[in-house]
Amino acid sequence: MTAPATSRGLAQAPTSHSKLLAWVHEVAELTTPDQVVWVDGSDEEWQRLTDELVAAGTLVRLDPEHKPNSFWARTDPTDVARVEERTFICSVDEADAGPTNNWMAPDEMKRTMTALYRGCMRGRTMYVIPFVMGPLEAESPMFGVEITDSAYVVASMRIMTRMGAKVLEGMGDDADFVHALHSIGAPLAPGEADVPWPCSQTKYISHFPETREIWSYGSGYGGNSLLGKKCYSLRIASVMARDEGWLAEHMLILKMTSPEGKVHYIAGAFPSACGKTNLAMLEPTIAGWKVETVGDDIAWMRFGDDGRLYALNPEFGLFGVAPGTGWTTNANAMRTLDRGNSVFTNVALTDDGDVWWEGMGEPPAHATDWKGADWTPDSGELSSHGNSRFCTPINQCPILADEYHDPKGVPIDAILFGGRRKTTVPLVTEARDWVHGVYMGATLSSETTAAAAGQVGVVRRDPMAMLPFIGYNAGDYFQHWIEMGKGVDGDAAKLPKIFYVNWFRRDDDGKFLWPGFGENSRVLKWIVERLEGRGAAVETPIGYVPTADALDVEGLGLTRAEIETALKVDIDEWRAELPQITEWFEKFGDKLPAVLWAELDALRARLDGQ
Ligand code: SAT
Ligand code: MN
Repeated sequence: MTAPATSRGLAQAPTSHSKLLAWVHEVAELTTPDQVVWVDGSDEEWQRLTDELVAAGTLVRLDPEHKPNSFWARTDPTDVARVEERTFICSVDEADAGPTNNWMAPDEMKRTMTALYRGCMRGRTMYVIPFVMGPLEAESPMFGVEITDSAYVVASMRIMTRMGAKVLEGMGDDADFVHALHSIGAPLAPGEADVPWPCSQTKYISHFPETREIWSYGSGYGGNSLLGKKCYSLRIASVMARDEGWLAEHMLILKMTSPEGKVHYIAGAFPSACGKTNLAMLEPTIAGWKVETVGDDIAWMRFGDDGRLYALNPEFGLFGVAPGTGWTTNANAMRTLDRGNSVFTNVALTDDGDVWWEGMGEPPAHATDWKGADWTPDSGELSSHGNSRFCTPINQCPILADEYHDPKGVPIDAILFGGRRKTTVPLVTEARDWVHGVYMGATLSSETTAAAAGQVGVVRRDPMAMLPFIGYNAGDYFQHWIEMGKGVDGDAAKLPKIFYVNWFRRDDDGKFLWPGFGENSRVLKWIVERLEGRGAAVETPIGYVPTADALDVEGLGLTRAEIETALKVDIDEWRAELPQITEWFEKFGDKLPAVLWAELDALRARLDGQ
């Protein structure tokens, strides 16, 4: 008789970390996989896993002439995005989850999910993935271990995180780590044939902030299953950050160098599918300016000894929205992808073994769409899902800044908040001070996108672009932001300046007022000028807005009237926001910092004074 799977896995365990061994044992006993595999992150392992995934029909290997070592994946059509309705913050006290999260008591959630996990890996392999968010060389490396029964998740985690044998070694015998348990929830009976994308119609994405645990069930999609990403690096990390005095944010990080060689680092919070990746990889259209990428989705920000706020990108890959990414909108992303080593999910497969999606450029005459059906430009349907994604190593980005590798991070000069708004919000506004900037972030609004299941195009408040990612009470989170504004030594001059941007404003005919993409460098240039005490602005009730002459619009081809419309502060439109903001703030009751009510009152008074 062969040994049971659990003991087989443990006998081969390449670690003597007793807490990890005990947990792996416990999960294997509960989920009863056929075998346990400790992921080492090697090239051989990648080869084996991707071969297996190709054989299972989950992946299709792309033609190496186009995309070496790269794959096309199609999910179950019901498993295409984050499921916010099924995402839970299971704090001990319900008040700690706050009004913006779903809550269930930790005991009850564990009971419910334990029942689901029982036997859920039957017929499958259980993988143990040691990973670290941020460099392994950090002073206190941020370890995690994900247990999953999905080889697609293992392959994706290899791209998105630093993981494998080196990390396990770095954990030694007793390092703390975030316990991240994932199952697709699709056990196989003996002899039962598998499907290319197994998943369950029952889904839970649960977080236990006090014990720093993540339990995910039922989905194989990125944000639900790559637990180092949103679950750890935002929801759990935001709780750690609150406790320890730092910030875990949904932000890109970029380095901008002026023609004179002056460097500024800018972080920007935008909701999912609102252009963070494009901005982080921007090719400036203004002469002499240079942008380099540090991160495109997540920033961990801590105060340095010098009192400045330093941002680190904890990820190792890019998990970008495919549609809209093309040679004219984001050439650096295209160059990154052409180097291969990538997984493309829910895009179209061309007949010559490459990928295609809307916004890439000329469509192929024929392709296989994300649902596996024949597709032509006349199909009348999109070839790719609106939330289809590329998953690619960040070190392939041709403009990756050297500082990306520095565990210390980069000192942030400016923080941008932005959303998708057709009306009201001007192209760029500078906050009056830190607290006003926090108010801007706390009231950030955006039209919903395909990145989450549900209706698209509805305006919702998305504070700091973190609505789906704050791991605790959002009222406490605002207070934490206010506290951070005190800095380490009360020197406000060292804090980043805060700006609110909107690339998505439209005219009365529905046409975008601003061309966006590389042209956003013109806005960044004005921001840099403001940081340096130059750059003309008018003080408006909502903050400082550039004068029409202050923006460098040379060669842009917009009329002065068009620029003025993009920058316009319409008093009536802003008055119309006030009741919505009042209603939003009321949600938080006593938890809303009084200074934010004071900001709203001051805004109302300034608008009334117009
Ligand atoms: O699906 S992810 O959460 O990883 C990406 C996003 O929605 O921002
Ligand atoms: Mn994101």
